Amino acid sequence: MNKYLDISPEVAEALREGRSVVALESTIISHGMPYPKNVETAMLVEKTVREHGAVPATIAVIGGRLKAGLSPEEIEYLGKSGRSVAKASRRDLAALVARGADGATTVTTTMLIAHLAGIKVFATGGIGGVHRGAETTMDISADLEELGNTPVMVVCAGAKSILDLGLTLEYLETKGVPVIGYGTDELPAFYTRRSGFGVDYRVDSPSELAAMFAASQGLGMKGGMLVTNPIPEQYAMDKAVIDAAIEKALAEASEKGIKGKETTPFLLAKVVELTGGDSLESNIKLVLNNAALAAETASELCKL
Ligand code: PSU
Ligand code: MN
Repeated sequence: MNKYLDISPEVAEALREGRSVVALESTIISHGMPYPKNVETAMLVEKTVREHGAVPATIAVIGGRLKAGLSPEEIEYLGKSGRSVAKASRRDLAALVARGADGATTVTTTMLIAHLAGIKVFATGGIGGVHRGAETTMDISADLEELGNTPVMVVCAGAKSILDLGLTLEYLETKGVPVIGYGTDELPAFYTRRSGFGVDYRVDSPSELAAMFAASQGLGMKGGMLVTNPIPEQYAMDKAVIDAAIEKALAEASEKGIKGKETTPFLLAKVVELTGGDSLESNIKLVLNNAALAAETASELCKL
């Protein structure tokens, strides 16, 4: 095992016994949602994973240690710290470890640590991608590189249209990442079920998802797989409402000169503010929906 990694006793036991485990990220807690809803959600996501037959492993960096499996106190700490805790991407890990510092893991670092721990399935809300205007800013999330390099299945609700969804799909194709629609032929756009962009494959059951991932592993593919699971119909937002909020958030980010790692957290917080919390409720529901699918898929994967 990697000398910087701590796997919680419960997660370690499940992995040893070949039982299903689902990785969960922590930037969604610290930077993705406001306190205390973020902590409530993180606990509810863990509960949902358990109810669907798997063991949750929320991932973070605490005191310079890579953690797979957090205590409720550690989750509370990250949630309360919010945006003051470091948002840990791949380039930050060595510095955080060397300095004994804390970091909330993004999709990138959660995949990386999950893989070090031997966890194959990871549930989150939305992934990072190619930002609008990336032709000039070159702002492309490290999440896409990680999907190309690390063999973990990421279950999400698509990506928010704060991103350029078409360019994000192009980038994933270049990196060899299959984009799977769960019960849909269309890429979901996080708050809404449709984006107008097609996915590579439609899959309708957790067992078929598991079979695809097993084939990828059997082929020795080095990259991951992206499962996009549409938000349940009853929690989806009105497209016009969310589009208007996103446009406004993007305009404000550009006015304020927001750049680099601040961009995504700024836009996420602005959208919640502009929609008066409605988007936060949708966000919570879609994460729970993804946690359930990831748990069922991880369980199918254990049978293969
Ligand atoms: N998109 C969301 N919610 C999130 C994130 C993105 O809808 O919480 C977080 C995830 O942790 C993701 C990260 O990995 O932001 C991407 O940040 P960046 O765009 O700076 O790569
Ligand atoms: Mn970026």
